Amino acid sequence: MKRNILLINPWIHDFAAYDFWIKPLGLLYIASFLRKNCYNVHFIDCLNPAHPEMRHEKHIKRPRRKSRGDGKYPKENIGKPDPLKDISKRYNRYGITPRIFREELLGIERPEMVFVTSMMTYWYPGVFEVIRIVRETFPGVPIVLGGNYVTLCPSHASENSGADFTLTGEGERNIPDLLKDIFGNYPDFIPDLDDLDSYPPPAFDLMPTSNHISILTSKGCPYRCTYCASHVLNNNFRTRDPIKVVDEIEYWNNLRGIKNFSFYDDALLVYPEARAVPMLKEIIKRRLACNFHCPNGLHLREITEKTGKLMFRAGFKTIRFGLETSNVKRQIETGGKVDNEDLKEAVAYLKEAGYISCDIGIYILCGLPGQSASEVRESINLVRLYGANPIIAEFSPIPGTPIWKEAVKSSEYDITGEPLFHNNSLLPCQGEQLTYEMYRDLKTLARGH
Ligand code: B12
Ligand code: SF4
Repeated sequence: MKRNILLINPWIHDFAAYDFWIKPLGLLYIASFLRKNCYNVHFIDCLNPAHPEMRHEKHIKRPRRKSRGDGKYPKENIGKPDPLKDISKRYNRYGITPRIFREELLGIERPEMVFVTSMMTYWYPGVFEVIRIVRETFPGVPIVLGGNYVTLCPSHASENSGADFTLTGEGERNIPDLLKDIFGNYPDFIPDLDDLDSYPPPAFDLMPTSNHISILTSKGCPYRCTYCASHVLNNNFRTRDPIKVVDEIEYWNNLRGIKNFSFYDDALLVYPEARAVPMLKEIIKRRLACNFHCPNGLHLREITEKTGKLMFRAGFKTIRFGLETSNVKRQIETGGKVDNEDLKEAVAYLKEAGYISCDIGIYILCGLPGQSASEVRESINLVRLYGANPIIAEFSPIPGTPIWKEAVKSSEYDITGEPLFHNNSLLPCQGEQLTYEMYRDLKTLARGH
């Protein structure tokens, strides 16, 4: 008889959250891995914005969703966790209500194991709430917690989460040993960890109401920017066969008529001749009339006349790029992934390809240790001058990154002891050269008012 494993995508607890094509992609990969090893998988998505039961929750406003798959979440105001009690902003639980969650749990057969995922380090309270409720409902069932929060804050997770097991890193790498320890059998199927195409594709059939699918063409990144956790999460750069990526897109397009896809790569455009170019050409050749979204920053340096035109023709609609700062010294000190000339050339190529200024979103980091408001202002102005759309991305300090020590020194919060203080909306590493009032002015400037 097949064993039942329950997988849960937990709530987000935060001051603000927008569903910018957010999907529990890692957990869906794990679901496929488990199925391939003959486990029965049940999935509960606490963030499901289209949960049918939500219409009975009269106290919660129906959120506005957009036809391209992004949109607002339903939300409920909840008390702030103690460390955030002095912050004068409302704090919310985003997603379905706990009542619906409990009903979902009671509606399924008792599982033999529960897997919970996690994403941003400062979203752990939603993860802990899920674990508490699962524990009450299914006492004695082992709860396993994994995902980015666990990988980035392993001791915090193992000491505080209430899970029986906290596993860092890729699930495909460490779940086999756990299954052997708990059930006595080592799984028959293990993917080749050096070959992403050997991973069974993410089980998006578990999200039948989603009108959008997330795609991953690679893991990791060849760069080492000091503020980024890419190398902590994936220390080598692994890529997929671009044609197999298009097969995956076409599969969902044919099966469910999915038209909106978002890319979750850290480095989608790096090594374009071997990867993005053949992928884009194949999308065009197969006439897939889809919209592609890149909410995660792309590399400006990889935009050429050719890549810009192919992206436009293939249907890349939401394009965001990481400039982070126009300050030359900081560009070099933080890793050198981009310079201002790259920005200027890329914007010109993208415009030649057919994009207009407001399509070309350029992320500018705000609140890096030691960063001043004037540096951010100059960055916004340069992006405007070159004809693109500046978007402020508030800095979130991440343990294990090269900039971490400096972040700890510069922060007035205990970011080492309390992951809630990694929340980018607190601007945790701001100094007197970038006050909250200055930040608000910068936001207004970036919006173009
Ligand atoms: C896609 C992405 C997003 C998406 C949303 C993703 C989501 N579902 O939430 C968008 C674009 C919206 C986004 C936004 C932001 N993001 Co982001 N994002 C990512 C990114 C690039 C990929 C995540 C992903 O899905 N990877 C692919 C899947 C397959 O991998 P995975 O989830 O890790 O799953 C594997 C393992 O973790 C494990 N696993 C997962 N679950 C489980 C469960 C169990 C039980 C087990 C055993 C194992 C396991 O196995 C899985 C399969 O191998 C990561 C970087 C990265 N490389 O992870 C940054 C990252 C998570 N983001 C980050 C940041 C900073 C942000 C922003 C704050 C940026 C900004 N300044 O605006 C915003 C925050 C939004 C908000 N409201 O607060 C930081 C983390 C910050 C933090 N303190 O935690 C990261 C690490 C990037 C970085 N800078 O280093 N992000
Ligand atoms: S910021 Fe971008 S380029 Fe730099 S290491 Fe992270 S993913 Fe790579």
